This record gives sequence, structure tokens and C-alpha cells, in this order.
Amino acid sequence: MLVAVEFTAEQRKLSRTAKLARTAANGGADDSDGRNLVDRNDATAAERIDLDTEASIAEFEELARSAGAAVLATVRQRRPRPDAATLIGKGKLEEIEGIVASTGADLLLFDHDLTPSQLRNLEAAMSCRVIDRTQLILDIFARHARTREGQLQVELAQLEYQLPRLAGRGKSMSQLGGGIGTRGPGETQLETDRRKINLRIDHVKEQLDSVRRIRRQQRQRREAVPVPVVALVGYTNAGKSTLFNALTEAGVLESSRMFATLDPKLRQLRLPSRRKILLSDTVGFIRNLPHTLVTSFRATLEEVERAELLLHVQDASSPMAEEQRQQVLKVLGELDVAGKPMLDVLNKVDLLPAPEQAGLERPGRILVSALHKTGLESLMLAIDTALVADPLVEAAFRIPQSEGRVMAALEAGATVTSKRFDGNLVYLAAVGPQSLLHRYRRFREREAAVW
Ligand SMILES: Nc1nc2c(ncn2[C@@H]2O[C@H](COP(=O)(O)OP(=O)(O)OP(=O)(O)O)[C@@H](O)[C@H]2O)c(=O)[nH]1
Ligand SMILES: [Mg+2]
Repeated sequence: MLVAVEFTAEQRKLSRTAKLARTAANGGADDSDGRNLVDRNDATAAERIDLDTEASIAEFEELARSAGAAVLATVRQRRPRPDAATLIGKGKLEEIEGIVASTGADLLLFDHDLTPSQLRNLEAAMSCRVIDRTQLILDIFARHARTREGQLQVELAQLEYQLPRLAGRGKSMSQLGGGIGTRGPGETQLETDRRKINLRIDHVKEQLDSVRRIRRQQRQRREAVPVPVVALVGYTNAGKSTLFNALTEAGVLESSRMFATLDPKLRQLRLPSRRKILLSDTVGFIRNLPHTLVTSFRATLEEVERAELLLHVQDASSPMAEEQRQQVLKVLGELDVAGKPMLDVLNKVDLLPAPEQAGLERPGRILVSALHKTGLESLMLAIDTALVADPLVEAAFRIPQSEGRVMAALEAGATVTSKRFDGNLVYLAAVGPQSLLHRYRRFREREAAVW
């Protein structure tokens, strides 16, 4: 079951229409399962439900389901400020205990981070396990990490999060596997556990270093061929992987569960201009992503750092679209890439009525439906135009027929607009990326043009 806590001294309040918005956001699904229990508890406070809080609870429920949990009940609490010992305070604690007992819940999820001592106190008071928001996100990351590097990164973040929260949780260490260090004389269980975790952290860091070294080498090899990287970024569930697939027809994992993509994926793609690009799918951002995670997932966002252009994919149908957009911009700022050229790609427009779609039209924005594959042509043209670092130019060439490789390269990387054979010469005009046409400048027909 979930516990959502709102501290009124820190947040503003809105009206109960928010509740309707949330039901709509949930695809009209009624709270027909055990969650009714909580809505009843909540009825007195229902008049003053905050839109942000409601949407944030809906999102947290989705996160919990992504992690494989069945939500039995959701409890909200409003209080002026957090309780130092238990976050939620004694009275609420008792109420939750009652619900845990009646629903048989075996896990209590907090939509909030818990300090090590709060976690300890809550675990001591509850008959079930307690997990906070960061742990939940880490768990989802762990489920979806596919590459060795991704798995190691998640494990490192988990260990580092666990370390200060060890006391009283000696049992949880058994899953780390024995054999790493033995218990010294006079050492408490806690000290032994700490030592084991520290050893494991060192070990994971070493492995991570070597995996990264290999990846760097691979990248250097790839960079020898200058193909611009275009990275898809955006809030989780915005449809990045769907768009990535639609654009490349590559079979990358696509799923309604959040964070389906943990490891960056790269595919080559040819634009209408025949320019080749590398398209990169990335892990989705989420509000309040714990800072430790931002740093530990930096590597999966490396493609974003070296990308020439970012496509900011947004779920235009979400009532939280603007907030999500701001969150993504904030994380991009933290990654120092906010200054990169970026296109706003408004996805899921198929879910919006036509007049609303028209209202979204704006220069620099591209409306698409990754699912129905609409707007993709305009998007590719916009990518082409945005890659100003290597603009499209036109040039005429005179190439001896013996230079088959030059011909092949131009035909592969540019659009040939005319071609004429004369003796052993080929006269050819092409529109393509400046870098490509410049490479074969010695075959230019007119030398006058200056690039
Ligand atoms: N109606 C509609 N649904 C879409 C569209 N694009 C994606 N979806 C759905 O939105 C959900 C999330 O899509 P993904 O492509 O996995 O989202 P993502 O941005 O890659 O998510 P993360 O990898 O978790 O960050 C899936 O259920 C998709 O089918 C669209 O254009 N229209
Ligand atoms: Mg994805």
C-alpha cells in the first residue's frame, strides 16, 4: 500500500476538481479496488485536494505498478511539516497499521524520502517492509537495466543508499551473498554488514571502470566516422521509445511501464536529405529524481551530452505536460546541456481533439503521434534543418567513371538531383550535408562557390 504525504506548510492548495482530473488522467479508471477504502478516509479533506498532489499520487501509483506492486490502499496525509521521527506522526501511523492488518499488505511505500532514522522507526513500528521513493525508483531501475554497465550503476546506487540505512536491518544483508570478509572479533553484526557493503561498493566501482573503458573505446571508433547524434529526451512515458521505433523501425523495448529504457540505444537513421544521423533513445526523466540517481545515471545520458541536437519528446495529452517539460529542462540544466539546439516534439496528439491540436501549433514545435506514425516526415525535415552545424548545400561535380567510390558515397549520403554521362565523365548535381560534399571538392565542377 502507498502513503502519500503532503506538507501544507510547503505546498499550495487547489480545488477538488483535481480529483476528476486525476480520474481522467488514469484513463477514466474508477477506484474500484481497495483504494476506495482510502478515498473514504480522505473524504473530509477532499474539498481541498491539490492538483499537483493528485497527479503526483497517480504517478506514484503508476511507479509502484511498474515495480510490480499491486496497490491495495493509498493513504494521504496533510500536515504542516514532517515529523522528525516517523515523517507522518503517531496518529497516522496507527491508522496505517490498521489498514495494513486489514488488507494484508506486505509492503508500505512512501511517496517521499525517509531519513535513515525515520525508516528505522517505521520498520520497527510496522509489521511489513517499508520502502521510500528513492528505493522504489532504484528498484525499477534495477528491473530494467539490461547492459552490464546499467546493472552495475544501479547496484552501486542501491548500495550507497543502503549504507546509512543499515542499522536494525541486518537481515537484509543475507541477500548480498556471503564470502566477502568474515566477522572479526568483537565486531557487531552492523559493523560486519557495513564492511561487506563497502567492499562490494569498491568491487562494483572497479568493474564499472573497466566496462566504461571498453565503452569509451567503442565510442572513439564510432566517432571516427562523423555522423551527428540526435538524442531523444523527455519525461518518462512521453513516448520516446515508441518514436524511436517509429523513426528507425528498430525493435527497442517499448512498454507502458515506466523506465522501460534504461540503457541508451543508438540506431542509424537516414533523413529525407539522405543525411545519416545516429538517433539515441534515453532513459526517461521523472520529477524529484533523487540527485544521487542523476549522477549515477550520467553515463546513460552520455549520448545526450555529445548530441548535436536534442528532441524533447512531450506527452501533449498529459494534464501535467507543462510541469513535466519544466522538470526535463531542469535535469538538462543539471547535465549542462540546456544550451544545445532542441526541438519540441509534441507526441500523442492522436489523443487530442483536432481544434486542440491546432492550438498547439507553433514555430519550432512538431506535432506527432509516434503510435500512429503521423508527423514523422515533418519531424525528419525539422531535424535536417536544425542540424545547422552541417547544413545542406548543393553542388555540381564532374567525376571520372573510374572513381566508383566517390560516386557511391555521394549517392549514399546525398540526394542526386541530376546525372549525365559524357565519355568517361559523370556530371552530377547533388544536395547533401556540407561535410560530405566538401570531402569531394576536388571533383567540383565550379570552383567559384565558397563554403
Ligand atoms: N496514444 C498514444 N500513445 C502513445 C504514443 N506514443 C507512445 N504512446 C504510448 O505511451 C506509452 C509509453 O511509451 P514509451 O515509448 O515506452 O515511453 P518512453 O518515453 O520511452 O518511456 P520511458 O522509457 O519509461 O522513459 C506506451 O504505452 C505507448 O504505447 C502516441 O503517439 N499516442
Ligand atoms: Mg523508453
